Amino acid sequence: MSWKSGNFFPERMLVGGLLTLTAYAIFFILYAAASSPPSTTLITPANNNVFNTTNNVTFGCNATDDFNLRKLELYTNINGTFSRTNTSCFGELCEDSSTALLMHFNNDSVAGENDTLIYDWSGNGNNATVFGATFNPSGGNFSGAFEFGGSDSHYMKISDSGTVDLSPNGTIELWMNANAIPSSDTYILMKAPGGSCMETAYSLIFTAPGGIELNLGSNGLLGGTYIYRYETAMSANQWYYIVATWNTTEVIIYVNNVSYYAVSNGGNPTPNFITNNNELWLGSTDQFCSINGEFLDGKIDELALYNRMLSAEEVSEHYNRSIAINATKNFTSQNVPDGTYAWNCRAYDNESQSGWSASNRTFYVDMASAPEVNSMSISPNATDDVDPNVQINVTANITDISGVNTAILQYVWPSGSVTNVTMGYNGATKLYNASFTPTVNGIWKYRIWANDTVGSAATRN
Ligand SMILES: [Ca+2]
Ligand SMILES: [Ca+2]
Ligand SMILES: [Ca+2]
Ligand SMILES: [Ca+2]
Repeated sequence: MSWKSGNFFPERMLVGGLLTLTAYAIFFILYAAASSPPSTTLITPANNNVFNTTNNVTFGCNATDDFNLRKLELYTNINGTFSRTNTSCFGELCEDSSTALLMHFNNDSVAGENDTLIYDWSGNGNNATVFGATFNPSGGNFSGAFEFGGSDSHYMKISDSGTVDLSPNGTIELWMNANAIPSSDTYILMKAPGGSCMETAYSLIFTAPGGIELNLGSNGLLGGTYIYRYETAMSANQWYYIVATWNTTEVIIYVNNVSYYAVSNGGNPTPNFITNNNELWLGSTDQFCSINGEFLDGKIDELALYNRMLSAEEVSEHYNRSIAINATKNFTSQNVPDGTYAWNCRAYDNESQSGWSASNRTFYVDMASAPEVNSMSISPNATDDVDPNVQINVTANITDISGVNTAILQYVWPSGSVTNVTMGYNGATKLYNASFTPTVNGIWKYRIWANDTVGSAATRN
């Protein structure tokens, strides 16, 4: 049975009404649920705008999407090639060069996701395999989320890789909503420790009082790790934005954008970071270490790992994000050289579909570019015809990005004094013209002096 047939519906109706109506209804629902690409509108600068009082150019674009905008990109040819000049990422997180892992938990079939596979949007291939955890399409902080049921049959696993090892600088970032405050510590995630249940590369724990604990590396004792605890008062059934970020000299835990400068319980704030070849577990310790009560009971959304610290500004910006279906963003390019340029904006939704504005716009920068006298001619121009009292007509093609303000014919007669004649503009020929009449024999000289509207000038002999 082909879906391509334009008369599929009438044909099937002849065969059997009920079956046909059911098939048609399923087809229609699937079609209606598909997401459309974003559409983009260019706001400012207006097409053909000329910048001549500043060369810092601000571009404004608006994007809309049916479900979930992810980022807006500015394209210009300021650097010579029409290419991406700037990116603004909003709504759900975007990857950058330091992102080790990025999961949106939207069960996005376009990305290949299903009930047992979570796609890693970082580009590093750190996909997760789901065991028992279930997709909640409407229960997330950003579209759907995954539910962990607080038992040893609910978790996810990610294979070891160099990217999820994290470097001595690292960040764990996620949204979490607990179904209950645990009676004993539960694991949000753990880079499994292998032979020792304590000596983890890194792990993030939702603690029994409702706080966050980060474990990092080894403290040099058998099975010992550096422990950083933020004993805040978290509640059940509420979304929390949690960031644990570290480098070789500091460890900071954020809960809902409130920072806690953690120190280890050994009195040493510097983690002794280690890497291993074990799996990364979500919602659980690894099976070797599993004991009752260590399994997360709650939802996780928007998980990201980075190979660097996040700044406080980034944490704040990420915390204040929400799903966007309509966004206006400004991009500023500093010190754009004089010239003629094209620009456009491209928006992406969270299914990697994109949309441009229908046509590029043009803009000009003219801070100091002189007018160009592109051609100049005189008539008559044969020596035999240029005699005293014969009028000489001068025509010129003159252009300027900002516009030509004045074009002046200057001529010098043999005794040496200069005469200026303002040139007229012929809209039909697009040429400037003026004339003069030599009165005596001798060598007469002439040139054109052009001024633009922003104070730049040029002459051509
Ligand atoms: Ca869409
Ligand atoms: Ca989500
Ligand atoms: Ca490894
Ligand atoms: Ca100019």
